[in-house]
Amino acid sequence: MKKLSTVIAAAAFAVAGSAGAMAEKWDMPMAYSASNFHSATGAEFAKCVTTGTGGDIEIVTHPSGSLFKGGDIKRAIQTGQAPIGERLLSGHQNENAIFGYDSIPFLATSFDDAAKLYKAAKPTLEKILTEQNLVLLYAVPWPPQGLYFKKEVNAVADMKGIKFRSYNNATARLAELTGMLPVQIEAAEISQAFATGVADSMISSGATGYDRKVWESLTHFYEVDAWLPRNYVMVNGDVWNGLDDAKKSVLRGCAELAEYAGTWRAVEYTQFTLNGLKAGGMTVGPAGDGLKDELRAIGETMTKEWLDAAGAEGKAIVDSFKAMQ
Ligand code: PCA
Repeated sequence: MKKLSTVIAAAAFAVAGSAGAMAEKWDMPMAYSASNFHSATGAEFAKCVTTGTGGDIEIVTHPSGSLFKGGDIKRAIQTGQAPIGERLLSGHQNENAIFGYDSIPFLATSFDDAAKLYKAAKPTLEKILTEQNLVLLYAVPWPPQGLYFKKEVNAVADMKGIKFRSYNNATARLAELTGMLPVQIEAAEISQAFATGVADSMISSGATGYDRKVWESLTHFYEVDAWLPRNYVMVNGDVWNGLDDAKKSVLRGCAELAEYAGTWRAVEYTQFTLNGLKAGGMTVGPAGDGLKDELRAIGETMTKEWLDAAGAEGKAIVDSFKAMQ
């Protein structure tokens, strides 16, 4: 009896220990608003980890750039100011062209192709992130990118001089090549930017336009299916290395679930949000053939520029993607 009670007491101590002394709170900065499907996926991922580790790691999400602004999230995690966070991958294209692999115009224009392209790029992305003291946990695509305007646009000439909200290098370059004026603005701030005339157009998904109610300022959405960029969740490398195998397994398992669920949401959300833009009063439909041809030509220029910047590693990603077709 005595022996058994000692065992029980020891077990009780271990449980108390894991719920008390070892419990950690992980703040998770995210750039997009709480209503966005990426943020919803992140919130469920956080819950999954908290439950899966029995509360040893409690992840608390901070959407809308409330803890760190979008552009500061990666650095905050690299330097250990936050253990985990989410960011638009192509937002780092100015650091390394490889990060812009998902914003090459007309290379991968469907969810299936975007998944193949990600598969082709993932080992290289992981290598680069590891060198930067970061561990890639999961990545979820945005729906296909189309063009938003405040007027009817049938040709690139109609875009001349328009203020264009950009979110990465590729979008800024697209603005330059179409004669527009790029201004970099986080999605969390675009409603205000459009309302005050800081920008009058952008390229983005129906999801972002719907989430930010852009019909209050803009009138047209042209389906272009230019590319499907990704958000990714990263963990600080030192924090990761300090975890035991059981916790790493929970994080990996929850990440796999989040990637699947988030991608499913993105697919489901595509038509739903285009319908939402229409319901808001916008004209929604495919770009005309003439405009498409002009955009394709610009896309070829941008593809060439990306391949020049991304070198052999970039070419290997594109070749490996093409071999999957
Ligand atoms: N929404 C994000 C990136 C791509 C998208 O569809 C944004 O506009 O910032």
